[in-house]
This record gives sequence, structure tokens and C-alpha cells, in this order.
Amino acid sequence: MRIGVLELQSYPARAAWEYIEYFFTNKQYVSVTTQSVSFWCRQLGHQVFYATYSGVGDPIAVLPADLDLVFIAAHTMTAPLAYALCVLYRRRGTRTVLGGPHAKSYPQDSLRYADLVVLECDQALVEDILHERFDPGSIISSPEPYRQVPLVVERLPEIKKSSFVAGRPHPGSFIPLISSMGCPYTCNFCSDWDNPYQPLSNERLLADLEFVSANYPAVPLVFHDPNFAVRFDEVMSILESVPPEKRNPYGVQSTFTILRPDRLERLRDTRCIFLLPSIESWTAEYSNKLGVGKIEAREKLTRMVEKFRTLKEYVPYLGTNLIFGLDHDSGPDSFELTKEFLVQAPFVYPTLHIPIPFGGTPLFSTLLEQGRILESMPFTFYRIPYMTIIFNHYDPLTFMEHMVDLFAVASSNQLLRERFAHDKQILARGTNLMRTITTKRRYKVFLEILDLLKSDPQFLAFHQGVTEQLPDYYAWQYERLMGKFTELLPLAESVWHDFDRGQATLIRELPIDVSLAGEPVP
Ligand code: B12
Ligand code: SF4
Repeated sequence: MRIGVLELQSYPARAAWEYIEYFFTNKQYVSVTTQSVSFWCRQLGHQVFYATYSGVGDPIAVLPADLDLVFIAAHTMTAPLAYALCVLYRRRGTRTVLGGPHAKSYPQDSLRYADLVVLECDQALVEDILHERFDPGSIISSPEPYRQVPLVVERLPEIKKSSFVAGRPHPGSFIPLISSMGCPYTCNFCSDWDNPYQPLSNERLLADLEFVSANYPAVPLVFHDPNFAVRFDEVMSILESVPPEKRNPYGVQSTFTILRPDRLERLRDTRCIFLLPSIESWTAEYSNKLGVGKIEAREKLTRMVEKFRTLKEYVPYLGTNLIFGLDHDSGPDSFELTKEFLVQAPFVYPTLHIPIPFGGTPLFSTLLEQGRILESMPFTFYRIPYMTIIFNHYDPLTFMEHMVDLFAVASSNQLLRERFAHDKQILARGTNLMRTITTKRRYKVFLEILDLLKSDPQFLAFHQGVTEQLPDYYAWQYERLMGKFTELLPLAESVWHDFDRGQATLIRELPIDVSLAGEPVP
């Protein structure tokens, strides 16, 4: 069979800056699972065309036209483009399979456009798909996420294609790895809230580390573990079994409960170069993973600054996530504390989020039940800097005023100068510059939205949930982003979503080893 495996990372770039940004950032955001699916198909003897689409060029051109089957992986923000490609491939007679974060969040909606929709995936499921064991129109799932990640040497053709240029690593290349699945925490906005922590094979991790050290010395590794090194000693001893002078640098997302001061030397000595421990919120919620107990917000700020200062002595590049407008947030406090954090810890790059109702999370269920999701908002806007929900304690105008105020500081040249003063390394400086430019672009969008909230009563009414009529501003943005693909997926298709997850829930509850698709739904 001729099989395409496509990972969609973005919409087509339109401005010069977007070409630069997408090449240096999106291109490095490739997923291990899509590479694994490609490898499993090759292993079964098929002719496989693997591609990632970072936003440069035409997404149709990255794969041949005459495929028998195509796997498409997408996040929710790129779902409309993925749907449009499904429409196109189906017209050409190609079977379409949608997988990845969006398919898992909104399986029922994905089924409007794809022949098969995948929740969890493993090698056996891919084999069943290729043998046409599932009826078109099915939501399918392996009993649990795959346990055996293909080795780097096995995924090398995919890695070369996605992360390297002309088969060779360049200064911005990363090699993606994964050493565990799931997470012991249960944050209500995260898709992994109910996915138990599962370490993967230590032997295979060591084989990967030895392979990259011998063949791609100095190329940084990026671990996609939702929460890295929950079993800290075990993982560190694997990393330490590579001789110190042969270790590749690496980056991870982890929680403060794991990053205890007595462990930081081991992180430094194994060459951890970037760390993303999330703060999430200044209120007491989500504090359990920060290792500070349920303390008052201002004290939390002081403790977080201290913790990041300590981390900085061991790890050169630090980032964190903060979310504004979660249900327990109210008033200006979170915004003000964040501004103080930015000034006191300029060496930490924060990603400042607005809650997004990703399907399958407790946050989604609550918001849906309370009628607080702006249901006609296309998936295109399920990303910062857009508002897709009605907040518990903020009206949209006040919320946006706070965001504008915060982003004025976050994107300021003054803060960039301070970041440069703290980070002398070229890679860190380049990353800080790129991220500041991205933050400035988001700031501009916030200003536009604030202006519309103030000047256009219909726009304000939409964000207050008074009308479902999508404002012209979003209609125009949708068509601008989708470009020629609007013809395949007109706006009218994207202002309605099937949020039902009935089938998805049913399938996940079926016992192991049962052929999961095509089961009658009572
Ligand atoms: C690692 C990670 C990243 C990494 C790597 C991304 C990548 N391409 O894999 C980085 C840091 C780059 C990243 C970036 C982003 N991420 Co992220 N990320 C994660 C994280 C922490 C773990 C994902 C993972 O690899 N898990 C391990 C794998 C094995 O499990 P899995 O992803 O659940 O996949 C299973 C199935 O979905 C399926 N599957 C997965 N891919 C495919 C592909 C095919 C073809 C098939 C058939 C099946 C299939 O098989 C797997 C095993 O069952 C999750 C949160 C979490 N805790 O899970 C968020 C998460 C996936 N990210 C999310 C988001 C929103 C983003 C960003 C958009 C954030 C932003 N604002 O920029 C960007 C998008 C990047 C881009 N343009 O592609 C959301 C996605 C929600 C959604 N519905 O879209 C999540 C779920 C976090 C959340 N909010 O809950 N992310
Ligand atoms: S700690 Fe991170 S990965 Fe774990 S549930 Fe919370 S947000 Fe998700």
C-alpha cells in the first residue's frame, strides 16, 4: 500500500516573520507517535511517505496525491485544516485516519470528516487499520497507549526528514524522545488528568542515548514525557550510564515536587539544558505539584522566584506556564503577581495561557454543562490569544484589559534586555528574541480584541454568550488562516461542533484485546 503519514503543526505562513518562526519553532515540535506510526507502517512492508507540515509551503504538496491511506495528526487549533485535507483525500479515494491530540479531544466531531478516528494507539491497532479490520465511520482505540516506543535508530528516516536539513542536524535541531507516559497529577484542564504514570523501558532508553551519543554528539534531546523523571533516581541512573563527556544535552517538562534542591546536581551533570516546571496559577489550586503546600498567593510568588533562582544555578534555560481566568481566579491579583514574577525572574520565559475547553478534560465537562463554551467559535481559535469560554469571575472586557496590561510588560524591550543580561548563550538569546517577537504579535491581537469589545456591541454580546452569531472579525480571520482551504471547509462547517463523547467513553471501557471498532452503540 502507498501510505501517507502527515503531522500538521500550523496553517500556511503568510508573513515573512511567520516563515522564520515556523521553521525554527514548529519544525522542532514533531511528535514521537506520528514517527512511530510511520515506522510501524514501514515495518509491515508498505511504501510510506512521512511528512511534517510546519507552515512553510503547501500542505497538499508534502505528500504524493495517489495514496491508498493517509494518517493525519493534528492539535485542535489546526483541526479545520486537517478536516479540509480529509475532504480532499476522500475525494481522491484515499482512506483517511485522524489521530493525535485533536482526535482524542473531539473524536465525534473528527468523524464528520475522517473515515477512522484514533484515540489511544499502538502497533497492533495500526496493523488492524492497514488490514481494513474497522468499518469506516468508527472511533477506534488500543486498550492503552503503546508501551514500546520505536528506537531512535528505527525512527531515523522520520527524524532526518522532520528535524534535520538535508539529512544532517542544524544548530536548531532536537531529537524527540519519550521515557514515560501519563502523569500522577490530575489538573482539570489537562488531557492527561486520568492517564496514570507509566515508565517505559530503561533498556531502550539507554540504547537510544548510546546511539545519539555515538552518531549525533551534541544534538539536544527533547523528552516529550508529560512529567519527566517521576521515578527520578531510576531515570537519572540511566542518563548517568553514558560517560559524562559523551552525554547529549537535553530538555524536559517536570514538576517542582520532582526538582528538589538535592537532585539538581544530577540534572546539571547529566546535561539538562532546559526545564519547564509549570506554576499554572497563583491561587492555592494546583499547588500540590509545586511542593509548597497550600500557601497564600504572595508567598507563593516569593517561593517560586526562590525556586527558579536555585534552578537557574544548575540549568541554563527555564520556562513555565501560567493560566489566567480559571474558575477560582478573580480580580487583578493573578495578573499583578505575574508582572512582579516577570520582573523578579526575567530568566524564566513564561507562556501565558487562557483556558481552552479541550474535550475529555474535567474542565470541558464543567464548562459544557454550564453552557460556558462559545460553541460557534471555530477550532482555529482554540489557542492563545483567543477567548473561547465565558469566565466564572470576569466579564470579557475586564479580562482583556488585564491581559493587555500583562502582555505590555511581557513583550517589552526592557524585559528582553534583562533576559539578554541573564542569558549569554546564543541559543538562549535567540530563543528569547523569537519568543518576545511572538509575544508582541499576541499583544497586538489582544489590543485588537479589546478595541472590538469596547466599540462593537455585537462582538461583546458574543463573548458574553448573549448571541451565538460569530463576529465578522473571527470569520475574516478564519478565511485568512485557511486561505484556499476555506473552499474545502467553509466557515459554515466550522461554527458547529459535535461535542458528544459518548462513543469515545464506551470504547475506552471495553476490555483489553477486544476488537474495538464497529461495535454497535446502544
Ligand atoms: C509533549 C507535549 C508537547 C511537545 C511535543 C508536541 C508533539 N507534537 O507531540 C511540545 C512542547 C512541542 C508541545 C507543543 C504544543 N502543545 Co503539547 N503537549 C505535550 C504533552 C505534555 C504530552 C504529549 C505526548 O507526547 N504524550 C505521549 C503520547 C504517546 O501520548 P498522546 O500524545 O496522548 O498520544 C496518544 C494518542 O493521542 C495517539 N496519537 C498521538 N499522535 C498520533 C498520531 C497518529 C497518526 C495516530 C494514529 C495516533 C496518535 O497515540 C498516543 C498513544 O495512545 C501533552 C499533555 C499531556 N500531559 O498529555 C500536551 C498537549 C498534547 N499539547 C497541547 C497543546 C495545545 C500544545 C500547543 C498547541 C501549545 C501552544 N499553545 O503552543 C503546542 C502545539 C505544537 C505544534 N504546533 O505542533 C494540548 C493539545 C490539546 C488539543 N486537543 O489540541 C495537550 C493535550 C495539553 C493540554 N492542554 O491538555 N506539546
Ligand atoms: S502535572 Fe502537567 S501533565 Fe500532569 S496532569 Fe498536570 S498539567 Fe497534565
